[in-house]
Amino acid sequence: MAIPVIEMGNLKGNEKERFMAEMGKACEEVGFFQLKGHSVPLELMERVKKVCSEHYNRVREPKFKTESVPVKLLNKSLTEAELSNSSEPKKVENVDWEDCFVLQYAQEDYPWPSEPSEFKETMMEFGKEITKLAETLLEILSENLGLEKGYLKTTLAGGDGPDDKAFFGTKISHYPPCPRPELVEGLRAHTDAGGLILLFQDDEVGGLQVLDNTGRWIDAPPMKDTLVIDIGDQLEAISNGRYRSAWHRVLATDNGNRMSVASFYNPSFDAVISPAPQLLLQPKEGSELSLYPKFVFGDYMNVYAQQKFLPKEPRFQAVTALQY
Ligand SMILES: O=C(O)CCC(=O)C(=O)O
Ligand SMILES: [Fe+2]
Repeated sequence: MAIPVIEMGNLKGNEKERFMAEMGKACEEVGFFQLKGHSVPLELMERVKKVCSEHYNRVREPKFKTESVPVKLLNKSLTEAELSNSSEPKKVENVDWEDCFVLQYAQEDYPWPSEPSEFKETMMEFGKEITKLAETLLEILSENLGLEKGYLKTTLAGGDGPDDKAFFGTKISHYPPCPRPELVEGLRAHTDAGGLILLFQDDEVGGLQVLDNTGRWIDAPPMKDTLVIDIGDQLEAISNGRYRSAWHRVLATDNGNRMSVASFYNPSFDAVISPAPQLLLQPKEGSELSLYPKFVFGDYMNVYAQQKFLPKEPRFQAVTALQY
C-alpha cells in the first residue's frame, strides 16, 4: 500500500464529492495522505522554508553539533566501542536525532525567534493559512462521517462559546545528517496525540515512514508543493475507530538535512473527547457500546507525555480509569 496522493481542487459540486470520498478512504485505510492543490499559497511555503532553514543554520545548528543529547550519546557509543576494541557500537536508544521547537501562537509572552527578522511575521501568516485549511478539512471529514459540518471543530474547541478554542501549534524540526544512521532513529515510531496534523515536509530529503495496515513501513516520499495530512488519536476516538491514527517514524540519514514543519490542530486541554454518539456501535440488545472512553484531553496529554512511543491503547485505558 502507498500513501494516497489527493488533489483538493475547488471543492464545488462533483469535485467536492470526489475529494470527500478520497479523503475519507485515506483516513480510514491509511490515516495519512499527501494533499495537492491545497489553499496554502506556494510562495508562502517557499518563504517558510527559507526562514526556518535560516533560523536553523544561524541559531540552532551550532548548538545541535556541540551540545545536543543525541550527538553526545552517539559519540559516547562510538567511543565505548573503540575503547573496548572488539565490540560494535551499541544502538542509541530513547533519543531522536532531531532538533525541534514548537511555536505557541496563542501564548502572549511567547519568545519568538528574532533571526531572521521576518521569521515571526512569516510563521504567523503560515499559521493562519494552515488553520484555515485545517478547518476546511475538518468540515469535510465531519460530513464524511455523517456528522454535522461543525461537529469536529466544535468538539476540538471544547464547545462553541466565545472562549472555546482548539489548541494550535507548529513544531519546526530538522533532522541533520547523521554519521551512523543505523545506530539512531530520526524520530522514534509513535502515533500523534491530537486532532489533525498538517505537515510541510522537505521536498528533497526523505525519511518519513508510515506503518500500513499489513504491518509494513511505507515511505511518505518528498513531494514538492504538497502537504502531508494525518489523523491523530483524538480523531480516531471521536470517529469511534473509523479513522486511523497511524504509527509513523522518521529515519535518520547520512546525507541531507531534512526539514519538517508540522502543525497540530488539537483539542483544547479542557475539551471532553468521546466517540460521536451517532457513530457508536449498536449491539444486538440495543444498548450503546463505545470502543473509546470519554475523557478530558489534558488528562490524555499527561499520559502521552510519559508514553508517546508506546501503543495508544494503554493510553486510552489509563484515561478510562480516571472515571468522569
Ligand atoms: O518530521 C516529520 O516528518 C514527522 C514529525 C512527527 O511525526 C511529529 O512531530 O509528530
Ligand atoms: Fe508524528
